[in-house]
Parts: sequence; structure tokens; C-alpha cells
Amino acid sequence: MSYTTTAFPKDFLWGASTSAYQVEGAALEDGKKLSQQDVINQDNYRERGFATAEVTSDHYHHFREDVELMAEMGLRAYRFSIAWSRVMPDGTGEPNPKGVQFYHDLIDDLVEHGIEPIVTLYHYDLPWALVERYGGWVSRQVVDDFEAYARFVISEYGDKVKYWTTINEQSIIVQYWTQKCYVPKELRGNNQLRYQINHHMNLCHAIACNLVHELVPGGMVGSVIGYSPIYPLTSRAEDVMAAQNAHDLRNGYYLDIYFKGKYTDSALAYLDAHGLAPKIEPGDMELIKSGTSDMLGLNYYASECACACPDDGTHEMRWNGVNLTGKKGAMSGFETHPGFYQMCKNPNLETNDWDWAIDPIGMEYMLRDIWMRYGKPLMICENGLGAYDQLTPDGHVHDPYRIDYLGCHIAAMKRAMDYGVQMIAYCPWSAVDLLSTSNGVKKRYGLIYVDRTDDDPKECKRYRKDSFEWYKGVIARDGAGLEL
Ligand code: BGP
Repeated sequence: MSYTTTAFPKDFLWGASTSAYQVEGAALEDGKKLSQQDVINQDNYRERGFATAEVTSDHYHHFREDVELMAEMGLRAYRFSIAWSRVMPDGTGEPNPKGVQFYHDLIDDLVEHGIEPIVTLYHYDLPWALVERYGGWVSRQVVDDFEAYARFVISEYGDKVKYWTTINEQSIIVQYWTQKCYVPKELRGNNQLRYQINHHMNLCHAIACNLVHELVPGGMVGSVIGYSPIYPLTSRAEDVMAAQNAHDLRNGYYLDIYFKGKYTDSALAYLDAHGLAPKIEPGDMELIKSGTSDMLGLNYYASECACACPDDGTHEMRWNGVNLTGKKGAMSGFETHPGFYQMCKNPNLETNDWDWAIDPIGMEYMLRDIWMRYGKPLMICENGLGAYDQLTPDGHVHDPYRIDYLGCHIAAMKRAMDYGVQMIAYCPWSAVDLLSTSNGVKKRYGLIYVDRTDDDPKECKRYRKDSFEWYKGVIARDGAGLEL
């Protein structure tokens, strides 16, 4: 594909993104205790050979070098998350001074380098202590504990951080709940809990929005959603309707909460009819409505496709599969809701090795659609290409596929901006290579290469990829003149 772009606004935040458990390592150092991701990834290592979360990219010890490299690239923003289990190792109670200091040091270093911190309060890594105490997100108790954690973090760093995002990808947590949350084995057959957990997260999100408004003058807050626009497989009316149903349940159901303070009627009706709707207590919807968002973070990797799925009377739902091998076509299944929709492969799009469709136009479509519906400023908090990168003997990583992917998506974002969409930032995934949520460390996304394997963390030495140099040039030119 070829594309060209005119310059972005001078105050546009060119950034990059990571999350705490995927990049920091130091899982049990300086007072940090286990998070649910430390436990989930021990299982992933045993069962699939994917790296654990113990070391990941060892950012905890390399953060100054990483910030230096980010500054060399010219980044103007860095989106990262705070590990609740580092700051409050038991989930509640006394904060951990060394953990608290780590994020002060990181934020101070960023600010000194002219890089705006964009902080995510929660990215999949609930303190394990809360899972042991009451089952974690399945219990409503988590809402009070999150409030105390969020109040502490926002007060602690609020004078240095303007941009706050609340909970990473509620939509994806519902889809892949046992990978993103530790769910006790005996509860995994109860699909209503997916939506109950999400309801607890909606309460937490609203609380966090209110806290930022209370504690950070001039602060901006919103959620980060994992979002895929959904295309109908054909122009048959049944498929178009199915795509609308899929949109309502997979996208609208979250955005309507953030911006309208209500659950999408059609999605809720479907969930109700199938015994999946969350239990809502008196006062919940008022709280949700009170937590207004100033902006929205979007993680966009791919569009998706849906087709009609006749009601066969079985009511047997299936949830999205995953490609664990990185061999095209190994996706283990598609989400199916008889009588509502079925997800399917889009025959018109190329995919990466893990069967994720590559669709820059989908990014433009998403941005324009969300802007039209909700009219709030948007930021891309994640966008990137997972690939098997190779470090050459002379210390280079040639990743033209990633340059192509990112370039086409930046151009798509610019087209959306030219049509009036207000964008704050673009933070590709990821600043440095890190632990994938689904495929270990061999599936790489970074602009900076981290030399390690799934089995051997080695020294996590950093190398600049070709995409690093390329992105540096893009930023230096304010995004102007992008072309292949
Ligand atoms: C998003 C998550 C990230 C990240 C990314 C890539 O859903 O917010 O944490 O990992 O997807 O996914 P994966 O790591 O599974 O390839």
C-alpha cells in the first residue's frame, strides 16, 4: 500500500506503550508480591513453554536506559501501567515505599526527558492476595479495594501526571477472562461471571474518573478499550444485522457505559435472555453515570468480521479462540452466539502469523465512527504488529513489515484527523519487546529489541530495530511525508 501524509499538529503526542507485568520483571523484588499474572504466566510456562512474568524485559532495572532510548527516538509520551502489587503488595493496606519510589523515579525521568507520562491504573495484574482473599474480580469487594488503591496512586502522582487511563481492555477481559483474570477452576463454566466482573470494573472505572476529577486539576481521564470494528461477511441483510449485533455486544456495550452511563439496550436484552446479565445493585448505575470520561484510549490491532448464525435452539455459545502456535490458520475457534451473530474470518484481509487481520482502513473507520457517536478526544494507546524478529550477528533487527504496518496505520489515523477526529496521542505497542499476553516473548512488538528467549532471560540487552530509526524520523518530521 502507498500513502502520504501532511504534518500532524505540533502538540500531537507521539508515544509508545507497555504494561507493568509484561515489561518490568522484578516480580518479587523490593517488596513487590505476586500478581495474578505472575501466577497465570507460571501456568503458561509449564503448559506452553511461554516465558513467565518473573523477568520479562527487566525494565525495572533497565528503565533509565529505556527512557534514554525513548528520548533518542523523540517520544513525547509514554503510556505505561502501574503494578498494583508493587505499590500495595497485599492489595490493601500499607503502600510499599520502594514500589512507590520506582514509579516516582520513572515519572521524574520521563518528565526530565520531555516525555509526557500516560498512566494506566490497571492492566490485567490484580494482586494475588486479593484472589486468595476473595476470588479477585469475581467478588464485589474488589471495588472498595480498587478505590483505595486508585485514590492512593492518583494522589501520589497526580501533580506529575495529567493523562490517566483506568482499566485496560474490559472488552478483551470478557472475551479471554481466564487469561486476563485468575478465575478459580470451579467457576470457569459460569459465563455470567464474565459480565459480572465487567460490571465490577465499570464501577471501578467510574470511581477512578471521579477521583481524577477530584484530585488532579486539569487532569484528563478515560478508559482504554480493546476495539475492533466489525464488518459483515457479505452484504446480505442477515450478515449486516449480525455485524450490528456483534458491535453492540463487543464494542457498544463498553462505550455506552463510558459515555452515556448505560448498558446498550440490545446487548443487555441478549444477555438477559441468556442468563448472562450482570447483577446490578441499587445506586450502581448512578455511580457509573457520575464517572464521566474526558477522552478514550483505543487499542487497535485488527478489524473483525461477523456473519449470521441461525438460532438452532441449543443456545450453545462459544467464545473466541486463540492461535497459540503462530502458524497461520491455527486459530482455535470463533465466538458464536446462536440467533445473534457468529465471528468469522474476513476473506478480504491478509493476517499476521497469529491470524490477526491487518487492516489500516479499519483504524480510520473506527476513529471516525467513535468520534461521530461520542465526540470525545481519542488516543491510540496500542497499535502494533506481533512478529518473529531476528537479531542479526551484527546487532540489527530488520523489520520492514512493522514499518509498513505502523506507517499505514499512522496514515489512516491522519486521514481520520483530516476528517475532523480529535486525536491526542499515538502510542504504538510496544516501546520495547515484552511478554505477550498470549504467546510468550517470541511474538515481538517492540521498537527496541530485547535479547532474550522464552527459556532464557539472558541479560535483556537492548538493540535499536530498524523501526526505531524509522519512527524517530517520523516524529522528527511531525509525521509529514510518510510514504513507502
Ligand atoms: C492487548 C493488550 C496488551 C498486549 C496486546 C497484544 O490486548 O492490552 O497487553 O499484549 O494486546 O496482544 P498479545 O500480547 O496477546 O499478542
